[in-house]
Amino acid sequence: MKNTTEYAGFIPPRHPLTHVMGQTLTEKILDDHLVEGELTPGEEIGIEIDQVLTQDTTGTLVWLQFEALGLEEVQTELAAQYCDHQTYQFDFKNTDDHRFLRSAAGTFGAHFSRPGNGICHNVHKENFAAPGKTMLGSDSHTPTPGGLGELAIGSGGLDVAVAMGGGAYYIEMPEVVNVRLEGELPEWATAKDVILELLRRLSVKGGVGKVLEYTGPGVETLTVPERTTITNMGTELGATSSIFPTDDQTKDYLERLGREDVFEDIGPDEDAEYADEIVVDLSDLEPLIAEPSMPDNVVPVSEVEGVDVEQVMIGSCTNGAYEDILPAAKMLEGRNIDKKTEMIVAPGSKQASEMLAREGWTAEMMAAGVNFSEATCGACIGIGHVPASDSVSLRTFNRNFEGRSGIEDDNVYLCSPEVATAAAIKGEIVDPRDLADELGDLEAPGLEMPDQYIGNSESDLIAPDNAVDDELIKGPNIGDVPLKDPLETEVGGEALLKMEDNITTDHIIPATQDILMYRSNVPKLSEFTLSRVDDTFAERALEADGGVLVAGENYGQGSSREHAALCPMYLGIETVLAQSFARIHKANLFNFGIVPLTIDEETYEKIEEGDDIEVVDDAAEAVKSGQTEFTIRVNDDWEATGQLDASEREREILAAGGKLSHTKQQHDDGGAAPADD
Ligand code: MIC
Ligand code: SF4
Repeated sequence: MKNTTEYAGFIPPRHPLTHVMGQTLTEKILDDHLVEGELTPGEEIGIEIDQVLTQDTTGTLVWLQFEALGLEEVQTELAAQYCDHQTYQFDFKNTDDHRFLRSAAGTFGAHFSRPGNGICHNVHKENFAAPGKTMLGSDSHTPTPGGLGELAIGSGGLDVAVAMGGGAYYIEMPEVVNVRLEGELPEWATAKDVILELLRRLSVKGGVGKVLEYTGPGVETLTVPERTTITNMGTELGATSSIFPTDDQTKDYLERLGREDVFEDIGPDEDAEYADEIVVDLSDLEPLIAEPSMPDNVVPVSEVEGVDVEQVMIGSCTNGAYEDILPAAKMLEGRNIDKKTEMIVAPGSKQASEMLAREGWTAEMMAAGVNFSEATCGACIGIGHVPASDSVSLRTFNRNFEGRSGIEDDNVYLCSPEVATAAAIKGEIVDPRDLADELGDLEAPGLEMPDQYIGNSESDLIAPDNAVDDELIKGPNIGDVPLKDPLETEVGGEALLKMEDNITTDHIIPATQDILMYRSNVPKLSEFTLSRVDDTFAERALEADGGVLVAGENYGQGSSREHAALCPMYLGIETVLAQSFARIHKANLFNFGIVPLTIDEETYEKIEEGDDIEVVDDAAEAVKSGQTEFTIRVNDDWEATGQLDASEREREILAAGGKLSHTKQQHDDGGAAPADD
């Protein structure tokens, strides 16, 4: 037990471990880490976090907030800072961010993974993921190590900063859903098709408020790299996390990594009770593809055969591992890619690059016409390899939100490495089974792991006791994190923007290079707020000195970036009225003092952009007193109800003007410092 203070959510003693019969694996891990609340779905629980992960585009704010909270040393078992999203360093601001992050990792006690060493989820999975642990990460694909039985959750950076300082992480107890796998994948069907099938069935909001727990006889047929493709992309379902039990496959993978000492045999009780069950028969799966521009637009590849393809990309945290690139290399052995199609491989880790190079596969692919990038997120968020106008790009990534590739009206399809490589060979979308029939000598590559993975060099993954710096280095672009005043009594203003369903954080704060370099400079970054929906928005918000945002279902899906709440807050937005909110974004709105009110469809339809919205109740008082229904008066003409679904803790945070102000306030009122043991 690291911390026994009750200050601002910093960890009180854990509940004594009581074994309740019939627990799911998720419940077991949560029970083991529970510091507040009960494991009843919908109730708020506080859990202790063992590991944290942060990356370059969310990490600068994490450490600036860690510093602003007066914290001095990482308190979790492990913290790791990765530099992976913008590793090309087109601008000194990116390089300054990386240097700042190295200095923060050294100063506060985190591992530091250098730019180019790989994507956080890949490097973390290979070096640190451990069964039975909890992890919090300031990236939405943090659940990836669920493939090894770790319960990993994505959140905003401020929650990560607090957890790193020894604070509990608060979350609504999710429902645990049993995804029962049966059968075995046939040739040419892959783990990517398992998760695409779930997206086809459940949609991008089908997993909200849920942990997907994989069980059944199909589990043992999947290797850990296949499992992590599935847990990684559970994020696209909106799920809180996804998890597999551990078994011989887990042990085998950890042995190949030289980390078998962290193995633990964990799984659900035989009589575990689940909120719901979904059965997927792996034997029925076939190659699938998500059409533009939502990951749930899934159809069989055979239905879209013949579409011309100008670009194919293999990479990302979903399918950029050694085990994902090797099948492509095998398919390309002795062949050429089509001459009008470019194929780029962006490995998920430098380790994968190095192994493929040492084994000669890189040369084989290059000879086939493939180009290699450094290990980076890059193109996944429109940094490099932007598709040509009016062209089709097939990617093994996890998101194809409109414009994310760096060009408006893009046509990005998501698929497995096998489907992507088949398209590169043929120059058009083709079911690899049909291509195999056509070519006669193309065999299904299957999945192969190296006997022994090579390790990271000490200078690429720097341990805290080997740190380069012991003080923070801030370049001129690295600013302070703005604080908001406590919630006012009157909340409202002009409805500055009315948006549709499924607005992503890529709409709210795009991640492309021109914008990404301002992630540590909130005033500048705010100028781009919602520019992808309406490029006059930021200016109008500043002129209006605040206002209201209106949206449909699932507002804020996608990334964990807290900038999507922080920038609207900076522009003076006080409330968002939406039909429903994505989990991480809603938590970020609380953290930055913006009131998220849920409205019904009729109210949504009736409100128009430009309407004058007034929350009639004394907002500060109503939020504090636990009021759930708020009266919204529109144009002084008609009234509707907005629902505030918030825990007592979230209400306190809102009233204080956000989590940073709230935590500081608690501190000033005499609470113990979070780092106090
Ligand atoms: C993403 O895939 O959208 C990102 C870029 O990794 C984000 C993090 C960020 O915005 O920096 C995420 O998934 O949380
Ligand atoms: Fe990086 Fe893309 Fe994965 Fe986000 S989804 S962490 S940008 S590779």
